[in-house]
Amino acid sequence: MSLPVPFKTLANAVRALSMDAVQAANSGHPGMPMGMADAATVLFTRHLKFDPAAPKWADRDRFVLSAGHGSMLIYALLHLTGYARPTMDDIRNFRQLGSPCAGHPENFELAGIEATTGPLGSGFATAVGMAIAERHLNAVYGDDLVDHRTWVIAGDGCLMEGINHEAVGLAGHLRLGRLIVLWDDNRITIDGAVSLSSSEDVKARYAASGWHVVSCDGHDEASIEEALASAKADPRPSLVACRTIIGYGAPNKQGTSATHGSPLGQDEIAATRQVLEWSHHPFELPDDVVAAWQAFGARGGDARAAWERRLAASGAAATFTARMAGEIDADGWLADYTAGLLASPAKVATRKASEMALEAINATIADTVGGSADLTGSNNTKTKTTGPLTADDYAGRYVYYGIREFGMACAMNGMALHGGVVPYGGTFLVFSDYCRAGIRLSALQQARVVYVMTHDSIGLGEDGPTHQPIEHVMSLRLMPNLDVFRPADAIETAEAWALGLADADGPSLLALSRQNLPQVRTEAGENLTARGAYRLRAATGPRRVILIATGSEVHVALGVADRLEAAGIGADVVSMPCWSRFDAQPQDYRDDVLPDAASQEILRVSIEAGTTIGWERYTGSRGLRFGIDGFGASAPAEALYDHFGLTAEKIAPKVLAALGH
Ligand SMILES: Cc1ncc(C[n+]2csc(CCOP(=O)(O)OP(=O)(O)O)c2C)c(N)n1
Ligand SMILES: [Mg+2]
Repeated sequence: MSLPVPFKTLANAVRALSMDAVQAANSGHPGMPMGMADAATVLFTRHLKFDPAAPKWADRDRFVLSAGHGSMLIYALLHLTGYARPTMDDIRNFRQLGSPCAGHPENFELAGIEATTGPLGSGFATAVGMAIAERHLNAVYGDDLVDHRTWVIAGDGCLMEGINHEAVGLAGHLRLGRLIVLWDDNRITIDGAVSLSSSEDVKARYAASGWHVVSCDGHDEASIEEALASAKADPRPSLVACRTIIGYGAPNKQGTSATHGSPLGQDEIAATRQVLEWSHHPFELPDDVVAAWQAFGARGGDARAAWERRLAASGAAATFTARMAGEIDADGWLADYTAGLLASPAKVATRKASEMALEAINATIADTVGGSADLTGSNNTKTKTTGPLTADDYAGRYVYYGIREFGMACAMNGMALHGGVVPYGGTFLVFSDYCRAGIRLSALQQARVVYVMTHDSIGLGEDGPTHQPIEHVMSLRLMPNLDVFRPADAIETAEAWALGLADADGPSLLALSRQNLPQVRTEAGENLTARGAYRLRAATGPRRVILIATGSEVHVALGVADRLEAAGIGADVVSMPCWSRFDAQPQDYRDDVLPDAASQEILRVSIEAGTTIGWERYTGSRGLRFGIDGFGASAPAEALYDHFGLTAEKIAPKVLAALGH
């Protein structure tokens, strides 16, 4: 395509908007967008398949700005190519309250932003998940409906983070040839030269991981074009090393970390305008530049229309559209499944109960793609209907993530954000720490991901304190928009699964036991886990105590209640599988389950094999809290429960003593 305005002028529009917006906000990162403006211009004008008039078109290419600090790059590109937002006013208000041009790109703010980025390395790893979802759906629906690429712009920081090793290893192994990463190889980070902290041969590392590696002069249009063309042609995932100058165009500051994260300043901006021959006022674009960029933005309209015709002609149109919209029958399987458990109760570990539920789920919901970080047999995440998803068979529905917890979490985010896939993945709960930043991004990005976290307490036994989560359940409860479930038995586990699948706007985490647990639910009825907490057994004598327990301690609470009742003390047992759901119940429901918050008539007692910090929320400061406030120990599970005093025999006397008995 011949350019109506010079290539450099198109790129300079990106540079000018970036430096002016950062200056106006007096905050932000001009260096990266100015350095990558040329490469991004080649990508957006010639390669990226997108249509600003239909930004959610299912077969669009996905673009992830992994170097999220350079957010002005994507805001400028979306504006220039003709997306409805951001408007120029939005850009003027970069980083101000109410502007969708937030400090870092946020997927829920603007169409065209596919992932929330900023924590370095995570965007790249998320893109790996998008590329997996693309290949999977391609295998299911064919080239006519699914045939797109995933593009990433990543910086030195994204490549230096440990998560990059996981993401690169996984992408190389799965031969995700439609994943192309443009590396902003500017040899600068915040502290100065990359050489201050790194001597790594990045390209050799990628090559060794099964990637295609190509280099270009990131300021030379033809060189960039040649590199991108070779990346597209290669069947392996590609790293395009774009040698660039950070802050390109700023005569006194370019090439230095001074341009990384501070406004250039009025004098340097004026000098940059001279160098770039950009005489326009801040936030003003000449008509020919606007027209040229918009013409490039309109370039994808024909491809989108052709795709829509193919979709309409396809027999799969209805299912594909519903699938991409995330419509699933989250609990169609539940009633029959729980009826079976009520007819013949199961004493199983909740990890096993999760597998049993998953057998029913995966047989009826085609959208799920499971996996585990090398703990398949322990997490019980693989089912009969889900064969491996491999480089030779992307139609499989089970990913062997390897020992890559953070990579798994980010990949699952990418699958969920891509759409058409509902991912779940397992590891030990204690290693939620290894992927915590990924879980946080699931929550922030409103991604439907189900975390299957087994071996959820000292109940895992002999592996000892390194493997025994103590603070994890409680700390995960702190995370906004994450439902943490700790189910007590097979029925609560199934109910939690149904809820996690139904929550299209956020992640869920199931904390599951290694050890067998008796089935405490014996009556049919509503999904009680949906309430977050409910009265499992009511006091028979005059109620003096409410025992509140979760997961593997619910049956312990029932044993405590037996002893209290035998002593003439009425005790309710409340099962509380999910705090956040309980807190969202109407006041009258909460008052019914946990009455008289301030009353000293009723003693409230929490029992959970984890930190007691936080349980004051429901016990009040005068209540009793049974848990573990140090690390665990290495021994068989039963010995540990006794050692830490979490048995009915040990708890009941303490409750009686507190009541003056
Ligand atoms: C996980 C994480 N750690 C630290 C930061 C803070 N941070 C933002 S940008 C940056 C330096 C990144 O260097 P590079 O990717 O080379 O970006 P450039 O300076 O070239 O724009 C750092 C440390 C972050 N955003 N995320
Ligand atoms: Mg850099």
